[in-house]
Amino acid sequence: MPTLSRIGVAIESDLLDRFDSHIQQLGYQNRSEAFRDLIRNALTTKAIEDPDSIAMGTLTLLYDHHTGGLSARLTELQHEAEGIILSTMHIHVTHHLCLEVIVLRGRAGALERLAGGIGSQRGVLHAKLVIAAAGDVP
Ligand code: NI
Repeated sequence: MPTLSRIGVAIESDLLDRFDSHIQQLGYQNRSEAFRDLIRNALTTKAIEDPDSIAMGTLTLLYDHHTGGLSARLTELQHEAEGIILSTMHIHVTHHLCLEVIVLRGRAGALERLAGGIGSQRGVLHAKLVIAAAGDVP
């Protein structure tokens, strides 16, 4: 069990009311966990500013596999990113649409280059990189 530190935070009442309403909608049971998550997110965002830092996350794609040459380009881009792709899940959503979730671990810069390279292809309707952990990835 980690050592806990208690802190006091001064905050405008209306801002706190809005925050409480927001975290209640998200399902938080108390403010402490919501504050901890905000701090973790801030530290993760800071850590990936260094492109050489190690990061772990997912790239979620939605694309139209009937777009000419797209499937081949996506395969090629993923092979070029060898070593950072841990797993890929592919779902044939409709006759046209594919949903793909790619699990990544590697240098933050390499993850962002792969996300940009894939997301910028014609026929890719959605590409979102979510960094779950950065810096001191276990
Ligand atoms: Ni498919």
